[in-house]
Amino acid sequence: MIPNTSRPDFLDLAGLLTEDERQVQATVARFVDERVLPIIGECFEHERFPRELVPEMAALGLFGPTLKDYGCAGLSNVAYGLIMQELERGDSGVRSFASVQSGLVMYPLHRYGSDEQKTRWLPALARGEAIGCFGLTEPDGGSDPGAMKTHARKSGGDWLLSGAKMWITSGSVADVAVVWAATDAGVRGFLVEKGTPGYTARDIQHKFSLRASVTSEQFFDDCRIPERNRLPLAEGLGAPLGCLTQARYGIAWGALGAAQACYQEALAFARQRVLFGETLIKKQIVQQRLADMLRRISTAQLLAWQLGRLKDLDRMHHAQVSLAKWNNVRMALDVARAARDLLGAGGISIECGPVRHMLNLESVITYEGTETIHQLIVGRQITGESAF
Ligand code: TGC
Ligand code: FAD
Repeated sequence: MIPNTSRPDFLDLAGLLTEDERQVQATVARFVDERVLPIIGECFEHERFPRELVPEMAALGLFGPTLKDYGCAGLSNVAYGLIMQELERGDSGVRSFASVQSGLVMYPLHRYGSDEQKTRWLPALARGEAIGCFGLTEPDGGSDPGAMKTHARKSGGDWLLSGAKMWITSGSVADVAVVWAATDAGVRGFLVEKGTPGYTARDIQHKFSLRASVTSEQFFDDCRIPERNRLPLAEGLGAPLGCLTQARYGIAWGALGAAQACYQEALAFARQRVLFGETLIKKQIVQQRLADMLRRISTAQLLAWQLGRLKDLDRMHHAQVSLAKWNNVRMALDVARAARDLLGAGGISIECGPVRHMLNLESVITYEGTETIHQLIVGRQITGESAF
């Protein structure tokens, strides 16, 4: 039997999940319904990150959930994807916070950090008592991080870090920033703690997108960073790019949540809106548009699921993640725009989800590698030619 499509699962993805994965999804879905959706319109309107939700997210184990030890749950990658999907059904800003905390801060600490760094930071980050951010993008361009100008040079036993980062999620609220810098030996990662002399951050205001998320600029003016705050196993540009693979994977799932929310709202609206003497769902063109949304969502769900299983088997290639991030975010943006249109004039109101999702997805399609960058990554993979 084809499942009820009001929560789109036309191809019975739920049937492919383990009982644990279904439970994780249901728990996070409840959190989003009860705690995120009632406040998110107000947060978006007033450019406010709902920081009060951080302890609750931590209590649900949403930070670093695939990591082992240090207070992390060691869940499957599919479970992680479902967490991202449900959070982004609420808002891309809430998912972004969790993505950065998990994939861009806890992951590099776990993978490239010393025992001392892991013991100090991972439990606190998992409990939401510490917030992290990831500084790679710079004011002169984010797509080509190999050209970064931020640099660190040895000074006695320490490092002196100088430069600037731009568009950094959670930048001004972070207790610890994972900052990538060029050194004489190549790119290295540094843990810059809040309060380090010479380190300042200021928020980027007046965004039309990701308004419920903190986005900041960061400045480093000869910051003295002890050697113990360098990630010892991070060597070369591949280290930060490896972190991006984790976050891009989460985004491929997260985008599904935004698209599902838009589809559900469009379907509910079409069921009750009466025009020309009958409800919109009786119109062929409206049915075709809803069917098209469902087609796109369903195929993207299978793509995310297969990616998750490959990741669980440790067989996922980063070019596959690029294909999925490109496909699923493009799909979500198209679905959000179509849903916004179906809602008519009311669809531009903050009361309706699709316009908020649509605006958020304009960031999501740009960050973690723009759509063009992912097309070029896939292009390089199939041709062997780098066309960046
Ligand atoms: P390239 O020669 O391709 O790579 C250098 C080394 O890294 C390896 N590598 C990767 N490893 C793991 N995962 C990946 N995704 C990797 N991509 C490349 C590669 O094999 C190589 O290793 P080795 O051992 O041979 O040295 O480097 P390139 O300079 O040609 O750059 C390629 C390009 C353009 C794909 C890369 O620069 C890129 O991905 N640019 C986009 C930058 C980007 O996505 N920035 C995102 C910043 S963080 C963010 O946006 C957070 S948003 C908040 C949120 O998530 O919510
Ligand atoms: P550019 O790199 O200047 O690109 C401009 C245009 O040129 C784009 O359309 C791009 O697709 C195109 N382009 C680039 N290269 C090519 C090419 N070779 N051929 C053809 N076209 C090309 N970064 C972080 O490090 N940490 C964060 O936490 C973080 N959070 C973010 C949060 C938000 C809300 C946003 C919007 C961004 C965030 N970013 C973060 C930055 C993000 O990763 C960058 O915006 C992104 O990588 C693109 O860089 P850019 O904005 O400098 O655009």
